[in-house]
Amino acid sequence: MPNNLSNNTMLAVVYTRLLETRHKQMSLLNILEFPDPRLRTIAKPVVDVDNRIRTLINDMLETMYNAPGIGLAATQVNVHQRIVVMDLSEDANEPQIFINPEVEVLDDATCSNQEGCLSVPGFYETVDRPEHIRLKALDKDGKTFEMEPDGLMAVCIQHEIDHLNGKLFVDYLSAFKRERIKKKLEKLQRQQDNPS
Ligand code: QAP
Ligand code: CO
Repeated sequence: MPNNLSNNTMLAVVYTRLLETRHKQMSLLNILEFPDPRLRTIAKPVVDVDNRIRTLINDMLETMYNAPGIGLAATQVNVHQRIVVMDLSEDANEPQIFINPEVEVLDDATCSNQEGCLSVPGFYETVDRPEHIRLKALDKDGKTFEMEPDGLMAVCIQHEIDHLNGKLFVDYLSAFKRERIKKKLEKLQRQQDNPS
């Protein structure tokens, strides 16, 4: 221990750090997996963007980065409020938050993209969606913002808003493909629940 630092000063520093880390503590949330019926819940609009919501957002971001994923809707962590977190950056250092997101389709153009989902782990399928949209949402301070996202961002926000409406990307596939994914995931979930 550096002797120019008195014992009391050191204790003060340690205690301050402890308080800071306690303050910043985040939690990993459990991600629901298809075909869990709770993924079919329709989320309610956030009325007040308060500290409870901001704590939830931090936990959702940590859960998404840990997975790792590029987008996560509150529905997936069994919180049925209209909140989406996303980070499409290379270095996973550009978190984006969308509260009560709403999309308006601007024209008939569609694009097809390979999609995956943290709630459907290990499966990736092509889905067609509107290509040109306008997005309206609240930020983490409850302030309204608008944008016209394109590319991956447009795909991802539509995928996440689907979650808030109880919809999954597998719903766009044939019943045959969806059932096959369901059976395979149920088998994996049984193995995880009953390790032996
Ligand atoms: C939604 O998905 C999305 O299967 C976000 O084993 C994906 O973060 C929107 C993930 C693609 C548009 C295009 C999936 C991680 C992550 C898995 C994700 C997996 C591990 C998915
Ligand atoms: Co998803």
